[in-house]
Amino acid sequence: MSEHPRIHIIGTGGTIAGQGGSPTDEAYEPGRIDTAELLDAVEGLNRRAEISSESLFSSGSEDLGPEQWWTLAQRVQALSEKSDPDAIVITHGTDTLEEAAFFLDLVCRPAKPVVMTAAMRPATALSADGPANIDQAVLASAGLARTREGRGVFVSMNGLVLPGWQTLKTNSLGLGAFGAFPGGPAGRVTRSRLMQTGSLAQSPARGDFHALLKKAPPLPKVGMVLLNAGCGAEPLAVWRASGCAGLVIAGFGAGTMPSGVCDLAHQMAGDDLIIVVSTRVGEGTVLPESARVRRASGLIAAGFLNPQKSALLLSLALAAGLDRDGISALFERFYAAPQD
Ligand code: DAS
Repeated sequence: MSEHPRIHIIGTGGTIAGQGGSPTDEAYEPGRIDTAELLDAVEGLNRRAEISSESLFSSGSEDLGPEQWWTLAQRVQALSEKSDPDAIVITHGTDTLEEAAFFLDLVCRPAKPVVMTAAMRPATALSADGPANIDQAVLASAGLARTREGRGVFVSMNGLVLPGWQTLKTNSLGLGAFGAFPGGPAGRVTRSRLMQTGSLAQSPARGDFHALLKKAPPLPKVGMVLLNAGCGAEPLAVWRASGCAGLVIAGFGAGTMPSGVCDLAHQMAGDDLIIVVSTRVGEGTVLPESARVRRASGLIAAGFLNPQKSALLLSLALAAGLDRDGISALFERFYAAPQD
């Protein structure tokens, strides 16, 4: 890689490209500002790297899903197979950033770093955080491009570099809105350098669904049931006739469920309905030995994956035609013992 790294930036919308009526307006429209214009606001960016850019989408990430993720993943893979750029940066909305990052990890096999970034304040806000986050994402991506392990998906936000698959949005207001679970940040980035503080490892299922990338099939719908204390079996019962091939239960704590839900889940789970048990706890882990999951042995434990990441993995697994045992083994990799 040359002294002056070549970084390609893909804009997809979000608050980072958001426009409000005034610098202090709470209200704003996400994705209004074109990527090239966004980059103009990052003082000195062209001295840091040779930048090229494009705008792929221009909406809030609440309006992005599998259809757009496939398009993004195909673009990332195509760029990663060219001799330039050295790294790819993606600007994105924060709301579904963790799912998009996990999706890219699962379907792409990038030969260079892919660093996603976002902002909690719109581009027009007083002290907008987008320009610093873009600057840091460029610096982080250039640093990662110098390493072998850096060939993968990361998120750079507010001075932290997070492994993409572990990224979690943990706060809906503050600038420090993201963390990484279960491993924590891979690094920290300042205005001048990237420092490695943790593992750069990608997910245990990294690139597993790469074979689907060309075809980009619609993903089977996976239902989601969020439990609240005293809810009875009702929230699960409504999914009975839904025709969904997969369901994720966001249970309590380490995956416990009220007895009624547990019994019904056990009855409903089978080859034509795969049920994964995750947890409503932000940094939670569900293991098969968690009491309720063991009692209902037809259920699959989500390991470290939260409900939304579990649903994403399950829908890709269903799209790939994996059976119950295959899906069970796939999730097991998210809490397995280390192997050589
Ligand atoms: N509008 C939301 C989104 O695009 C929020 C954000 O980006 O912070 O995800």
